[in-house]
Parts: sequence; C-alpha cells; structure tokens
Amino acid sequence: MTGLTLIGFQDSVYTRAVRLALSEKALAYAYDEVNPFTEDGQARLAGDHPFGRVPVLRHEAFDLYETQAILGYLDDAFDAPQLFPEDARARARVRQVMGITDSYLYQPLVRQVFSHGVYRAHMGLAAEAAVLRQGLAASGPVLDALEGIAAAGLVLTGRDVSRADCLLAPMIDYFALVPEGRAMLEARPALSRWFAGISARAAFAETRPGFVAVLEGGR
Ligand SMILES: N[C@@H](CCC(=O)N[C@@H](CS)C(=O)NCC(=O)O)C(=O)O
Repeated sequence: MTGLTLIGFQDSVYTRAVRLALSEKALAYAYDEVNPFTEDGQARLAGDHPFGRVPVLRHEAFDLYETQAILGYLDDAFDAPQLFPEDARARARVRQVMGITDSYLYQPLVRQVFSHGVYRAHMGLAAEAAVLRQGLAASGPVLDALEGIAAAGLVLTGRDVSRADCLLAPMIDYFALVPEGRAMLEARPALSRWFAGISARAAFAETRPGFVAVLEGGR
C-alpha cells in the first residue's frame, strides 16, 4: 500500500501528468474524480485546493497541490525509477521545459487551440474560431523553443522519461488532435521524434482519456 490518493478530473492535462508519473513509477493509488468546472466540483475542492483546481495528491495525512510540486514529491518520497536526470544541465532543462509548459504553453495550446478546436464542440459548447486562430499563432514560438531544447538532446529524447515529459505529453497530445496543431508538431522533427517515443509507452496509453478515442474514431 502506498497510501496515495489522487483527486483529479479525467480530461485534465495536469491530472494526466500526475497519472503518467504514478504509472511510470508503478505506484498504486486511489483515485477520486472531481470536475473542477462544475459547482459541485468546486464545492468538493474547497478545503483541498484554494484555487479550485485539480490535481491534488494526498499521501497519508499530507496533501499537496501544484503539479510540478507533486511530480517532485513522487520522486523524493518513492523509489526508482527517478523521473529526474542526474546531470546538472539535464536537470536544468527539465525545470526549464516545465516552466515553459506552465507559463507559455498551457494557455495557447490547450485552453485556446484544443478547447476551441475540438473539445468544446465535443462537449456541445460553442467554440470561437478567433480564439483558435489566436492560439495557433501563439503556439508557434513555444513549439520552436521546445524544438530547440529537444534537438539539443539532453531532455525530451523519447527514451528516458522525466517529469518534463509527464507534464508536456498530455498537452501535446491534445494539441495534436486539432489538424493545424498536428501539422505544426510534424513540422518540428525533434519534438515529433520525442512525441512518437513518449506516446508509444504503456503509461501514455493507460492514462489517455476515453473521449480521445471517440474523437479519433470520428475522423
Ligand atoms: N498550476 C496548476 C494548474 C492546474 C489546472 O489548471 N488544472 C485545471 C484542469 S487541467 C483546472 O483545474 N481548471 C479548473 C479551472 O480553471 O477552474 C497545477 O500545476 O496543478
């Protein structure tokens, strides 16, 4: 028994980041599904997350929110495989990719391109073409930055899985569901190689939200 419980939402990229790490580390956990986009979900998160978001990790009596902190905690509190390289420069790159992902990537690639390109329609909600266009325009420089980092070969190799892979892969997976997003990814060879490697892993398939297969099947 690990004493771990994850409070998350099945379609959430941040929840999937933690699930990927738990799966790569072969850690068993209880799972509590909470939709933060509903009133009921917000009521359930009160007391666990001051900003009403998911995921939250509970380890015995210790509660933790913020995905980067959770990923680090799983490495510190549990055995190998470590999702953090030994080398100082590779560590710096892992932290850099996670910073880029949270600060510059999540908003355009997920909240704008993925949401307005496929997810909102799937949920029966109105999507705005202008938001999709704005997101696609903002995504290019972010992908270029990651392409440079992947091409340098210290991280995002598609072989050794790091915390950065866990945070980034769910977001790129969603972005690539939008045809324009997929084309932008394919135009970046190092990042595409990385994504092909990570998406071939068992943990990636295991944690993929069910609706993705429905969307892909509809094409
Ligand atoms: N900085 C947070 C971000 C978590 C986050 O934004 N989660 C989304 C789901 S992917 C959420 O709960 N959104 C609810 C909302 O925006 O109200 C983390 O790293 O965990």
